[in-house]
Amino acid sequence: MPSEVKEKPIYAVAAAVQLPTVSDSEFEASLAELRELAKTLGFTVLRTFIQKRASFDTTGYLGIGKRQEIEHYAAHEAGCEIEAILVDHEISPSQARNLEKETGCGVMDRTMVILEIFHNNARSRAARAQVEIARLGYMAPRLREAAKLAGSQGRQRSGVGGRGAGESHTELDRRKIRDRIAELQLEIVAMEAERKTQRARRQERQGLASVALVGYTNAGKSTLMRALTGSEVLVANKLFATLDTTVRTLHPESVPRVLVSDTVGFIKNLPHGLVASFKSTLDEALDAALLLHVIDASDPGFERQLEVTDTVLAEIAADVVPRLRIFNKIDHVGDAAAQAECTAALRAKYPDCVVMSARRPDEVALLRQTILAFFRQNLVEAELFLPWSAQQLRGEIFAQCEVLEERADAAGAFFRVRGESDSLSRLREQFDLVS
Ligand SMILES: Nc1nc2c(ncn2[C@@H]2O[C@H](COP(=O)(O)OP(=O)(O)OP(=O)(O)O)[C@@H](O)[C@H]2O)c(=O)[nH]1
Ligand SMILES: [Mg+2]
Repeated sequence: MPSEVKEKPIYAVAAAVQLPTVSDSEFEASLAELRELAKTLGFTVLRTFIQKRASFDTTGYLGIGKRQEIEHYAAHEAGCEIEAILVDHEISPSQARNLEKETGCGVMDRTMVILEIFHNNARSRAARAQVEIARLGYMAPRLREAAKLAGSQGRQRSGVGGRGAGESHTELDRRKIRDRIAELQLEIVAMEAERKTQRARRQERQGLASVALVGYTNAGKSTLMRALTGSEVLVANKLFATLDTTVRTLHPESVPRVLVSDTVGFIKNLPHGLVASFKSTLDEALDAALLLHVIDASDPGFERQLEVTDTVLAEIAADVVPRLRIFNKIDHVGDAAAQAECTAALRAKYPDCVVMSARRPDEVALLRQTILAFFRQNLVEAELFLPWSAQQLRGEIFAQCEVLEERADAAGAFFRVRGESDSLSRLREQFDLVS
């Protein structure tokens, strides 16, 4: 029997302040999500410390009593080393520093946790650059805080490497960060331009229609992508498994041919730096003619997740793109009766939505039909004439149109077809060139 190699657990505690404006269920859902995020990073969360307060404590986020409770727990009760306190909000650098000092544990706020996951999962050059920008943006003010600690020691650097005399470490580091961000931004602009031209060329050449899968992290976008396109994209029961946009064609091939893109998932309080960084990745979504908004119907907090996605889509100005809501994972909602009840309730509340499971091939096939029906609305019927001298283009007609009828005479072949008007004009131009 192969023995399983177990990684040594890394222990953490979670901590959160509940403000009066936040309902119990909202608060609980957010904490549950923080624990999921922690798990994705490899932490075992031993305990959760919560506190109701009118506002965050300016010194240490939690009140002094709660901070001491954590310190006591870590030092005397946990029985193991607590590597980190995971805080369910973005906190200021000084709050983090004080909390750290008083409890003797490292501190990671929600933003840092999400940034770490993005950092671990970024694969492509573009995603890595985007995450690095967001991380540097997060680090810059924290450097200042670290410098304050050392500040009284008056460390100064004298004109090294041509820099001005008397420039402090922090200023130097901050300048380095600024330069690095600028450099990365230039790289991204170049990569983006290249991708745009490639995409435009590809779409123009092939007359493709495109849809983009968008939605909350872990909703099942990549699973649907696989099911719809027969491709092997990464599916994982962890948050932010996908960071890069992948594009595949709908399978089996259809008329018009439809491109499907899988995109990065959203989350509540997505760090602002990341929203900005991932805008370019999400441009793919903006270019799509139809958005498939995937929602995990089996998650009790799905309505909140749905709102978050709607908000982010509005932020990136993608709210004008036609959208189909897909309530996924219906197989995961209790027994058959519960599933039927949930389906009826969803259909009543969200007319025109699709309720399905990405694990049921018949329902995936129905979704494919729905997608095709959307694109077929815009198809027109036309007659094309292809002279015998240009028969090499016959395949193009079949690739880009649905052929309703074909007949021939001495000069060539006539096709009665249904296709997108743009594709039809392009085909006619091609025929004119060769005939
Ligand atoms: N029961 C059930 N599980 C599903 C379904 N669709 C996806 N899953 C599971 O949900 C988890 C997340 O699926 P993914 O497809 O990776 O989710 P995603 O939306 O791409 O997530 P990110 O890339 O993190 O944004 C995986 O464990 C899937 O197997 C479904 O219809 N039913
Ligand atoms: Mg994914």
